[in-house]
Amino acid sequence: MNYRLKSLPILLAMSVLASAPVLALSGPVKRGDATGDGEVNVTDAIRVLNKALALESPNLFSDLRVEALGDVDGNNTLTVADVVPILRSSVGLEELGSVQPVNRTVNNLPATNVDAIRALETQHASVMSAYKDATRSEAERTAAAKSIFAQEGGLFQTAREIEMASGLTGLAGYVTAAFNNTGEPIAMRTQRVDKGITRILTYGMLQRIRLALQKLNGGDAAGAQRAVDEAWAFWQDIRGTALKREGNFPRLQNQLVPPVDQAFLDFASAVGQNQRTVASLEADFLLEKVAQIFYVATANYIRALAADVAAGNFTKAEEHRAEGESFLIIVQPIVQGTPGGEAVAARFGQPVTPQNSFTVADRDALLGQLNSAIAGYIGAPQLLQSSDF
Ligand SMILES: [Ca+2]
Ligand SMILES: [Ca+2]
Repeated sequence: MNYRLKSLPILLAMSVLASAPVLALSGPVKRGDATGDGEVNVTDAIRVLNKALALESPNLFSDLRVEALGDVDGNNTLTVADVVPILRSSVGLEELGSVQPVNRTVNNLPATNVDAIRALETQHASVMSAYKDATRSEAERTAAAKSIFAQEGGLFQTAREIEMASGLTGLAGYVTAAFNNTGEPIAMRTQRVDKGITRILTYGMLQRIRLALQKLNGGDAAGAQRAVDEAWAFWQDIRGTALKREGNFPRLQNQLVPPVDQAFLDFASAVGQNQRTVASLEADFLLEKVAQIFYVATANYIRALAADVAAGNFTKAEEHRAEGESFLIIVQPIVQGTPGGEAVAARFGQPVTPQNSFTVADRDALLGQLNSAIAGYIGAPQLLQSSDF
C-alpha cells in the first residue's frame, strides 16, 4: 500500500533504531485508489459504488480508506458521481491527483482531560483481581467482580454508550453472560470476562476514531481533538495487551505497538490541520493495526490448543479455547460470514477433548482458515505462518 511507504525524514529518524517499526505515513497516495494497491482501476470503482449504494454494511472496522480516497469530487459523501471520474482515471482520461501526507505537528497526546477513560484500565485490573481471588467462593468472587464492572461511569456504562453510538449489541452483554454462565468452569469464564473487557476498550478506541472524523467533517475542530485524545486514552488502556501479543512472536517485535503510537501522533496532526483525507488514512491504518493485534492474539491460541493437547492438558486447552474465542470475537466484524472465519469460530465453539482433539495439522489448517478470512483486511505480508509457531 503506497501511502505506507516511509518518507525520507522518517527513514533518517529510523536509521538509529535497531529494529525499525513499519510506520503509517507515507508518500503521496493516488486519489481514487480505494483499494490501496497503488493503482486506480475498475476494482476501485466497484468498491466505491458498493459503498455509495450501501451494499456493504458498515461496522467499526469498515474501511475508512474507501471513503477517504473514493470521494473524488470532495463533497464528503460517496455517491455514484464519484464512480465515473474513477473509471475515467483508470483509462487515463482524467487526472485525479494525489493526497500528500501532513507534517507532524503533534508530538504529545493527550491535549485534553482523559482521566475517566484511563481509569477504565484500573477498573479492568480490579475486576480481574476480584474474580481471581481464590480465597473466596466462586459466587462471592463473581458478585464482587460484577459489582466493580457495573460501577457508575465505569466499564458497563462505557460499553453501553459505545453500543448506542455504534449500533452494536452484545458488547456489555458478552461480559455479563460470562459472569452468569455457571455451566462453564470459572477459569474459562475468567478469560471471557477479561477479553470481553478488552473488546469494550478496543471498540471504545475505534468508536472515538470514527467520532473524530465525524467531528472534523462537521467543522467541530475542538470536538475532533477531544475524540482523538479519547481514542488515544483507550489505546493506552489496551496497550499492555497489545505489547504482550506482539511479544508472542519474535518476527513481530516492534511491528504492532510502536506503529500505533506513531500513527496516533500523525492522526492528531492531520486532525489539527483539518486534513480530512489524511486523517482518514491514518485512522484506516490504526484500524488495521488493531485488527492485526487481535488476529495475532487469536492465532496465538490456535497455537496453544495444539501444544496443550500434545502435553495431554485438556483443562488448559479448554481455558485457551475460551481465550482464543474471545479474541476472535474482537475481529468478528471482519471475519464473520467468510468461510475461514466461520471455520475458526466453529472450532473455538467446540470443547477440546480426547475425542475431539486438536493436532498440529489441525492447528496449521485453522491458521490457514483464519488467514484466508483476514488477509483482505490486514494484508497478506503481515500474516503469521505455521513457521512462526
Ligand atoms: Ca486500487
Ligand atoms: Ca463524493
